[in-house]
Amino acid sequence: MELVEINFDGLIGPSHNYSGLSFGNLAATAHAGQVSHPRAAALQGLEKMRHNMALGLPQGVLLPLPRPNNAYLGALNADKDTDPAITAMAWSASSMWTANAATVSPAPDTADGRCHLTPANLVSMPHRAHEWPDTFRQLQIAFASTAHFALHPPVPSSFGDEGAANHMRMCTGHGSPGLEIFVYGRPGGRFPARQHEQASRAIARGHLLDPARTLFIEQNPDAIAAGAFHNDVVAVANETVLFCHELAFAEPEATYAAIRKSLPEAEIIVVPASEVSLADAVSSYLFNAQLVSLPEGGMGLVVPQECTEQAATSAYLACLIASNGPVRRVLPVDVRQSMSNGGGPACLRLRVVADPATIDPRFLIDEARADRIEQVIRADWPEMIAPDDLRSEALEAQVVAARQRLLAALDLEQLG
Ligand code: SUG
Repeated sequence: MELVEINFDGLIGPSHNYSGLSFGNLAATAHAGQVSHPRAAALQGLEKMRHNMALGLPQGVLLPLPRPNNAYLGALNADKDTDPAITAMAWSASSMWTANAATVSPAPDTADGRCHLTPANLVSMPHRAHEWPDTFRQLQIAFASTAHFALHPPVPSSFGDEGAANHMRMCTGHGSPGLEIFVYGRPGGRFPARQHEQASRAIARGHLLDPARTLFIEQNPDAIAAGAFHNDVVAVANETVLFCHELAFAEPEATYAAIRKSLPEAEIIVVPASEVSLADAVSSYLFNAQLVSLPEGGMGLVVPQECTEQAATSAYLACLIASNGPVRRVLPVDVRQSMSNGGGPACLRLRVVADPATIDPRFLIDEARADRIEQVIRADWPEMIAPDDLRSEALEAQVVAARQRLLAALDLEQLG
C-alpha cells in the first residue's frame, strides 16, 4: 500500500457570490456587493487542478453543497425576502475552500493506523456553520472504508474549528510518521480568532495522535489583526519544510525550537517582515500557496498570480529561488474569483495522505473526468451573479439544476 498526498480541491459552486460575510477576511469584505462570475470561477479552479495534475500530482475533488440551503432558511423561519444577509448565508458557495472542510491525520500518525478525519464545525461564521452536515455526507462516501479511515463528528459548537487551514504536518516523507502542528488563535482582538485551542486539542485526542509528535501553537494576534484569519494565510508546511512569515506565531523562536526538537530534519524558511510586510503577505497571499513535493525531486510553490504582480512578494520569490533551497519552482495560478473572497490556492484544497485505491474513485479525477466537469460548468454555471440576484427564482432553478447535472456527470446522484 503506497501512501501519497492527494489534494481534494473544492469545485467552485454555481452560487459563488460576493456578500462580504466574513468579518476579518479583508478581501471578502473589500469585494462585498460586487458582481461575481461563477462560471469563470469554477473554470479557474478546475484549471488549477489540471495544472497540478500536469505536475504529476494525484488530484481529488469535493463537490459544491446544495445551495441555496432552504432548510437553513426554514430553520430560521425565514424566506428569501426576510433579510438579504440571511439569504446570502443560505446561498454561500463557501464550501469551495476545502482547507476548511476537515482536519486530516494520516494513518502513520495515529495509534490505530487509520487516517482520521474530523469535519470542521466552522461556527465562527454563520454562513459557514451550516456547511458541515453536507460535507460530512461527502466524506462518508469518499472515505467509506472503515479499515482505512475513521470519520469523526465535528467538535461541539462551544469551540470553533476551521479544519486543515490551522493544521500543518511535517515529516520526512508523506508515508512516514509526522509531526502534527495545530495553530489556534486567542480571542479578544480586532477580528475573530476562528480556531479555538480546545477544538484543536479535542481533535488531536480523537485522532489518537502521539502527544510527543503533536504541537499546539498560538497564532500571533498581530497576524489575525492584519487579516490572517487562518494560519494558512501566513504559513504552509510540506514534508521537512515550513515556510512562514516572521510574524505568524505568537512565540516564533519557541515554535521553531519545538519543531526542530521533534523533527531534527526540519528546514524552516522564515520570511522577514522587512522584506514582505504582513499587509503584503495578506494581499498577495504568498503563504496561501500549495507547497508540493515534485515527482522529479525538490518542491514547488503553487502561488496565486497576485504574487507575481506585487513588488515585494515577487522580489522575495526571486531571491527564494536564487537561494538554492528546497523550493525549486514558483508556479503561479489564476484563481482570482476565489481570491476576491479571500481564498487562495491552499484554501481551495484539502490534503489527504492515503492510498488512492482505498478512496471512492468518484472523488478522484483525471483529465477525462476533468473534461466532463468542464462541460457541465460551461453549459450550466451562471455567468454572473449580482447581490440582488440571490432573490431570483430563475437563478435558484439554474443553480439547483447545474449541481444536479454535475452529480449526474460524476455518478454521484446520491448527493442530490
Ligand atoms: O471563511 N471566505 C472564506 C475564505 C476561506 C479561506 N480559507 C482558508 N484560508 N483556508 C472565509 O472567510 C467569503 C464569503 C462571502 O463573503 O461571501 C468567505 O466565506
